[in-house]
Amino acid sequence: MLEKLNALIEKAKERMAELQTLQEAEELRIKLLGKKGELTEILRSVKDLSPEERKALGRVANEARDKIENGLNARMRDFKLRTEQAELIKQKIDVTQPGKIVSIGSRHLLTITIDEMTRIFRSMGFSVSEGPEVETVFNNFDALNADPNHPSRDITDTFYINDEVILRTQTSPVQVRTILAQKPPIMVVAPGRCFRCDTPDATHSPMFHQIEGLAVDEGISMADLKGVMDSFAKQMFGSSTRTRFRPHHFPFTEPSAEMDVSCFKCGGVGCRVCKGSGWIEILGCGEVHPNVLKVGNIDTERYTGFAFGIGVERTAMLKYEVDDIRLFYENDIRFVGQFR
Ligand code: 2NL
Repeated sequence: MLEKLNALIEKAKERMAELQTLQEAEELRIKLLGKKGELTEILRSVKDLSPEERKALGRVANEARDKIENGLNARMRDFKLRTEQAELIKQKIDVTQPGKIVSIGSRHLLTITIDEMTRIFRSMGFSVSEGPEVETVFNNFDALNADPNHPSRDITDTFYINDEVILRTQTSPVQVRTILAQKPPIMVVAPGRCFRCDTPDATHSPMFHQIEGLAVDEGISMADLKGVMDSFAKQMFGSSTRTRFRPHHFPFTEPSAEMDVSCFKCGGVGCRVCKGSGWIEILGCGEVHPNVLKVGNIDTERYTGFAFGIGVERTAMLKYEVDDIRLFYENDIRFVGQFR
């Protein structure tokens, strides 16, 4: 029995020296010290021995068990520590490394311009309204006092879905919807996409943006229109901006005008932006034609109004010196990323 025990101790020493992993150590512990372990078996059989033998063998066996147990525990602690350290080395972070560059998107220049314009008109009491891009011929032309033979109605100028339905050529249908649904006082601006059959070049696009405005109330005059437009121009292009109104013609307004602003680049002396004239045409406007108010059943003896239309692309191109309208739609990151 003692021989068997000594052989086991020798073998255990060898096996312990050969251990490579935590799992191997655990397996060896079970094999030697587990319920059915080799040393456990010997320890169990000690009780069947004679008292003398029991004393001698018992001591050696107990000592062997303690040594194996301690030895295995030490090896296992060592293995665990090494795994932990390997893990820590793997997870090591270099706090001196520069941070990752997070690229933040930017608003599109057209969005920036529309936001700026609607902010200005909101501050003057206008609400902002949007409407469908697919519209009726009635809302886009008839309600706006356009002659049945007006050239802008031609299939060469307007995208027709069918005889009654088109892609809107301006955002005024939104204001037509407003006067059909609301009573004066009305103060509304309508930004959005418009469509016209144009061949693309540096200043034309079959899809473009407009912001139109409409104010209807008792006692509204051309002076209110001029005041609102002048205030808009000063907020949009700088407080030293001057404005001038030139007579014009639109079917939906009478009288009608175009407004120029003094060149914000050269101050009016003449430069590339204003093509030497010192003035830049910026919008069309006028007193709402009574025929348009009548569409909304508005009493034209009691109420008058003014309206205006501003091209978003044109305004953005002037203000930010963009020389080709197509840059807005190509979405080249080198262009769109320049504006915040
Ligand atoms: C321009 C000219 C204009 C309007 C749009 C309008 C709308 C209603 C009634 C009367 Cl509901 N007028 N809109 C009026 C004058 C001019 O736009 O050159 N836009 C770029």
